[in-house]
Amino acid sequence: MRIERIEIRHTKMELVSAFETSMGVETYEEHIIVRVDGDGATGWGECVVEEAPLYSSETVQTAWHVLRDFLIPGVLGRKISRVDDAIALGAKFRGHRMAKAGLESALWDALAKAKSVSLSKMLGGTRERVPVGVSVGLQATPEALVKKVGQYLEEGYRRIKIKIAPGRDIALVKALRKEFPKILLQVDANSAYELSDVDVFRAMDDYDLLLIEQPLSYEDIYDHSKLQRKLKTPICLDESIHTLADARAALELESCRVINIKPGRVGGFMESVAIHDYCASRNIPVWHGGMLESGIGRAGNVALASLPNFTLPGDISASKRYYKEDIVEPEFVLNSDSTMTVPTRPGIGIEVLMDRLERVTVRREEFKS
Ligand code: OSB
Ligand code: MG
Repeated sequence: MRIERIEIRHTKMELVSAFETSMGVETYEEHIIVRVDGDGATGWGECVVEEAPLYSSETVQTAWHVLRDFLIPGVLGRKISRVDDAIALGAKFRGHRMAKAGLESALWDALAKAKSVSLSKMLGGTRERVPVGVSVGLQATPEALVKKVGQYLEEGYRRIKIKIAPGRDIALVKALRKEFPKILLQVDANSAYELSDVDVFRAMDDYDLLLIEQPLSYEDIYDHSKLQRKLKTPICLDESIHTLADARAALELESCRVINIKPGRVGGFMESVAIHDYCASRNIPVWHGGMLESGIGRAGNVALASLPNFTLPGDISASKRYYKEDIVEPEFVLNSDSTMTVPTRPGIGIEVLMDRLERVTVRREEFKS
């Protein structure tokens, strides 16, 4: 496929409710939507950078710069027949994995559509439905959290993840376990603690949690190995895993027993599949994380999560958990068995609603060969 045209859009979408984590409060989500056109096919991708460098060091502005000045000029006008070709063209540029993943995902969609296969098939997916849960932000009080979780359980989510932060941790877990003794429950600290906080996590060992996500620093692997040795509950790394090499280091050092995979964080679907396969070979389960994507990114996430070693429920919730109206059709809905259906149509398998995309676009730039 000859890449004839690429368009990037900075989008801003209002969340249905504020999302608070140890990193701060978000009331809307800013991302970059990438569109690639070539040989009559159109591919869409979502670059999951945020406004501020809180979760990742990348931002909307850094990704815009790297896409516009380095990654897009590398592929524009070229003939790309496999995603590997595009990855090779960008490989000399270091870091900026979310920017790379945004472009890579649009190319995957375009190439899969050109071949008339679903992205799930193209990535090696084996399942028609994937198990999902919901990620619940910090609430004002433990009572408010219990109420919010109750609502999500009512909607059919069978796995709950809650955000924790220093001083807002064990009391939340206690309150939830009292009300819901049997639910699948896990916590995410987003790097808010230090090794000296070991007692907080030791206390969590009594509450039958599925896992503790990213308790320590966002690039650390070594201290997590020291913490994991002192806990019964599995540690799951999110922020610390940027590459297959990081995953290898983390498993060799026994820093975690589970890995969260987000294509944006690791530079795309190709690296995600490599991490998935490596973890499978070591009997380490993986699950699909989320970055509050619109339906464009979500469609790709569901396709990736259809690979066989994504055995734990993902942070892939229904469109309406995030946005009043999604920018795709059909929007993503939760099945009654707490799963999401994997699209089977070519590529990411959804239609982008151009009028809605237009309404959430705050800046747009077009590149032609
Ligand atoms: O740490 O998993 C995280 C959202 C933004 C940045 C980081 C994280 C999250 C979530 C939300 O937990 C997951 C979702 O998209 O539902
Ligand atoms: Mg996380």
